[in-house]
Amino acid sequence: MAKAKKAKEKNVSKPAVATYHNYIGGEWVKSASGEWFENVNPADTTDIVGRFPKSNAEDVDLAVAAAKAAATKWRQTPAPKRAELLFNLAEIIRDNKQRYTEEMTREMGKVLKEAGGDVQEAIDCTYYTAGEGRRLHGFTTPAEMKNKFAMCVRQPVGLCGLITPFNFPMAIPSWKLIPALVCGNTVVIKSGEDVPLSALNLVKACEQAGIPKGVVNLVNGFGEAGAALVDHKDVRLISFTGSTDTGRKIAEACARDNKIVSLEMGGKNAIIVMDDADIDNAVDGSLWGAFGTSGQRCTASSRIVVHKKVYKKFVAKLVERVKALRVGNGLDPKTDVGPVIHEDAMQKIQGYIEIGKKVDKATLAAGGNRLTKGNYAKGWFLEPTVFTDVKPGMRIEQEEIFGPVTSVIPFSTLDEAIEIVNGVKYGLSSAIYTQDVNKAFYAMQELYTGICYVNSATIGAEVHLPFGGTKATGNGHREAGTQVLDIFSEWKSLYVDYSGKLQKAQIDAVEI
Ligand code: UN1
Repeated sequence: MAKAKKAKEKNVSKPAVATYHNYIGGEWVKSASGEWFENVNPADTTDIVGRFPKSNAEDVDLAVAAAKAAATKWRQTPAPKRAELLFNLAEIIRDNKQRYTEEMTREMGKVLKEAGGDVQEAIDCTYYTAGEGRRLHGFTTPAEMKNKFAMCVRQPVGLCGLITPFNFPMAIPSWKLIPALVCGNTVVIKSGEDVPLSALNLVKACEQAGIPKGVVNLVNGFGEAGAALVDHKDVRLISFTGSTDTGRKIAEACARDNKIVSLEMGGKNAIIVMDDADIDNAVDGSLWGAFGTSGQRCTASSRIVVHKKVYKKFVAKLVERVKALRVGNGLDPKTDVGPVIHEDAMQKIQGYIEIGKKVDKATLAAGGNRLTKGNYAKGWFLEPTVFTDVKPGMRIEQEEIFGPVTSVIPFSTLDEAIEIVNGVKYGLSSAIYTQDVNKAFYAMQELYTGICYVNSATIGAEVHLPFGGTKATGNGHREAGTQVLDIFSEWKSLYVDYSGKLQKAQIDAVEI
């Protein structure tokens, strides 16, 4: 939020900035207030990506009304026909991948390769989930009475509010939008205020794909718009990805109206490195898991739990590699690690680095400083940071930092390592590096997370497997895979009695 706000204060008078709109009922419109906010490149705050409508409750009302008006026709459109439009959409995203990628890096900061992966994830999600239009399987089951049929089908839940974060600007909106649509719901999206262009690109592609007016609506803006969506009485479901604090507030608000709510929130993910691990492979994975997307992933490897026998060797290799990472503008193909999203994020991450040094008294083995010289002065750049000799229970070991900072923690036995990994309030992703199949399976069994990797880092989930976590990471739902259909559809049990007489279940005797 600070990114846009700050930029607005600094640059609001600059002319010739591209102007974007809300998408409501098939029209591209200004906000009711007539106010705007600016989308700033976090690698270069003099670069304004565009100005976007700053929406309020009035805009949300209009978007919800449009989604409501479109609901019946869309719900009654056969799912395979809905899916055809989604296949069109997948092709449009695929054809525009390069442009979407560059625009994403410009507004979000992640390096081009990763932005390309983000767009690819939206393409994969759209193709895969569109395929559900010809499945959306229900089931039949025997009835307990003679001449009676029992079956179960999925029905749409109704109007869905989708609230998306900054870190996966196109992938995460697609995880929510595509299953919502294939199940027959209409939607209002409130996109992340730091990355409004990528969600807008996705919505524009929906328009080009022929998705009818009113089925997909987009409001740009801040928490005010998000809160109005959460509180709107015509919204039946809220799907949210973001911080655990905001998610909890959303869940509380949704409880008042009995809204369905699916939450994907924080993580404090860990990699275990056993003494038999391929150390170079584990170092590669740790670098990627900890510093990819500048550590701004819910799945980031923010803890690396290393067996005492290989601890020294692992730390030496990791620190050497971390120091060699090139920090810079994600648009430069030579950059390994881009900026963080905005000044607030920078402050929070630096705050944790201070806590690591002064409160936790861990060893700062690499990085730790904000970069401010030369071109760095224009953006929010931070050295990739490694703390070593970190102990379970330290604040940097327990709390989500959401930045390029990782903690290395020594351990002696696998059970101890598992206890460390599980000893946080979150439960999104975990990983173990080992060559021993027994240890790998034991860890897969004991690590209480929604996702677990063997011989790879905690990031890199694929769209056809469920995504989500245990404990404070979520509220029991899973996105992606076919499991996401359980968020965006409700079961309807159907009984057909063709006996021609009254048959009372549980009461009438059945002749055998
Ligand atoms: C996130 O971390 O917020 O598994 C989403 C991954 C990506 C999605 C991450 N496919 O790392």
